[in-house]
Amino acid sequence: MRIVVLAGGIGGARFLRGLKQAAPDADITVIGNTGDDIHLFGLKVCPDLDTVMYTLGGGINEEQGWGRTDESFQVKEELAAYGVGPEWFGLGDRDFATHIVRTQMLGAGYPLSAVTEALCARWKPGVRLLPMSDDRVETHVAVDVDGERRAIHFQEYWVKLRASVEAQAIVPVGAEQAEPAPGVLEAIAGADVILFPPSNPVVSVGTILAVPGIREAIAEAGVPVVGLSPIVGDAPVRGMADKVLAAVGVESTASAVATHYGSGLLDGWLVDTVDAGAVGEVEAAGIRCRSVPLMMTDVDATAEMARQALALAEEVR
Ligand code: GDP
Ligand code: FO1
Ligand code: CA
Repeated sequence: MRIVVLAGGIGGARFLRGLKQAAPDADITVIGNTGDDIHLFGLKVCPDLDTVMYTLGGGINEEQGWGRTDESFQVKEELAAYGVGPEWFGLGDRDFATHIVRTQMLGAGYPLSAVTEALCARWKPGVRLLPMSDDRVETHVAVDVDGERRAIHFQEYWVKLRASVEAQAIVPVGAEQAEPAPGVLEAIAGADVILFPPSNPVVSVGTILAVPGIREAIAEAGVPVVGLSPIVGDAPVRGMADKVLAAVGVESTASAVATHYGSGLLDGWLVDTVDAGAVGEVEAAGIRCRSVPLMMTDVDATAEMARQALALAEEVR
């Protein structure tokens, strides 16, 4: 079975670990969000691609959910001693090596998709990891500071400001001009099932869908498209999905996220058992819905979520 998954960072990566256990023989292609990417110290950092690669490759810091295990921060401290920042972004020594290799290869002319493949040759994530695009896309957040509207990088909004200022709008800068990376449209067209993991619907899955051609290809693939809610009990399990959903005028409920994607895109939707009351509302919107436990407490629980998603896909096929 060929499965395509549109993934952000932590939510996407942890779901993929469960999916690999649930469907060990499946051929899994991951289309990763690159809207979180940022250039720091002259290096290109791809947080969501790296989170997927490290999580599936066994290099992730499990507690944190991002960055390397067994990490140290001497390079960052030395940079700070020169007065070179930003200090608010925690790049570790081991992680730096990934960004150096990536930036070197990009500088030599390789596209991000080829660079990602090269990095994965080391980590062997057991999936085909494709960036959504080889073109530069950067999610910016419009905020009002002292009565003036400014756009700041998503990482500044989230990591530096911890989403403490109200997000007025979310702008995937460059997305309109971006093209899907090589292999993306082909993977979607050849998929037997397409899954939206419990990733952020605005700044992860939403950004991937903002690349012209990807949403259309999914709608035209003619195969089941099933998503899992990242909102449980009217709040994100972690992160700032509530804040960025508000910025796009969507309530933080499992049913509102489903209708935001819409029945034109989604065939099936899983909500957590605490949101069982939302099932009728989602089905009324033309999306088949089931309530099952959706907390990724360990890999076994996550594998069961993946099995439920694949079962729902068979039901709507
Ligand atoms: P990010 O790029 O690191 O923010 O990761 P993603 O976009 O892939 O996923 C973020 C989303 O994962 C957040 O909105 C969380 O609510 C959701 N999430 C994290 N852990 C869980 C979980 O155990 N269950 C569910 N249902 N959602 C989760
Ligand atoms: N998240 C943080 O909350 N603080 C950090 O200092 C931080 C550093 C960082 C470095 C590399 C990387 O791949 C990810 C990193 N993240 C950090 C996570 C990441 O930027 C965000 O959690 C996601 O992009 C949110 O979607
Ligand atoms: Ca992310």
